[in-house]
Amino acid sequence: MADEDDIILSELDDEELVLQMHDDLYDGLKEEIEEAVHILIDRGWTPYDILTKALVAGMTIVGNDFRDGILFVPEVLLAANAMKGGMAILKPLLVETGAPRMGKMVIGTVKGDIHDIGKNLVAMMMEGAGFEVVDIGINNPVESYLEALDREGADILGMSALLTTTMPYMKVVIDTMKEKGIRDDYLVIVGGAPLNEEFGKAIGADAYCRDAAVAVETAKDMVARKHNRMGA
Ligand code: B12
Repeated sequence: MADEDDIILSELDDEELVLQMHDDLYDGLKEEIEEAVHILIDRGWTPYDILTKALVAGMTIVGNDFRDGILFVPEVLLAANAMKGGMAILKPLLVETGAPRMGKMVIGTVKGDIHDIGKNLVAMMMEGAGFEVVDIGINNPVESYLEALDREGADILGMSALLTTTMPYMKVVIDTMKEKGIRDDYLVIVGGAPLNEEFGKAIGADAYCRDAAVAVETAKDMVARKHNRMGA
């Protein structure tokens, strides 16, 4: 049997290569992921397809096995690191659309939560769609969000949470904005695997977005509606 070292990625056809990428992501092989991303770019794949079909699909498998206790934190960290290697290559390609500036978004993961892959993806896709994005990272208390919104003169606040224990913190941020009388100055969008539409409504967000593509569409839509309202 051929072992891993014998596989020459560039000799695989597209379908085999994508499956191999799922395996390599699972095994946390960053260099192999980076090489494969380059190969797919050279073969004319769009950055978005590489992101969704190879990287995000691979990470879903990792997620399922983490949930089922087959993989543990160290392995998942390696997979996340490999995923980030691939994303770093795609980022400039997703961003270089030259789209007109749509507005400015501050995005960050909430306090107590260090998951950042989904947030980073949303940030990249939003930049690609013409939004200016200020990423304030992970583990953000309410003060960091408010300070960044004010400092940056942002239009949109994006919050990410991947844990059922940290998602309620989004409400703390929105409630604080209400108390300070600034809630309606911003569009607030929220996301992360454990959230849903109902939760978004319940905490008073303007929208819950299932994934990065929906985030882009929703933000575009909301900004256009806001401009129309202001123009009327
Ligand atoms: C990778 C990962 C980790 C990595 C994180 C590395 C990193 N740099 O991000 C590490 C190993 C560090 C980790 C740690 C932990 N994790 Co974890 N982790 C995951 C895993 C496998 C994948 C998450 C991911 O990156 N997905 C890929 C991205 C692309 O998807 P996504 O994040 O959902 O983002 C998309 C959408 O949700 C949306 N979105 C996301 N954010 C935003 C924001 C906005 C504004 C919008 C509009 C949209 C949006 O768009 C994104 C792109 O399409 C998930 C499993 C899962 N199914 O989600 C568990 C998971 C989230 N983790 C879990 C747990 C329990 C933990 C730990 C507590 C484990 C432990 N015992 O220590 C710690 C917590 C650490 C902490 N305090 O945050 C649980 C949560 C369970 C729960 N119900 O709360 C999950 C669900 C696994 C499981 N089933 O048990 N984890």
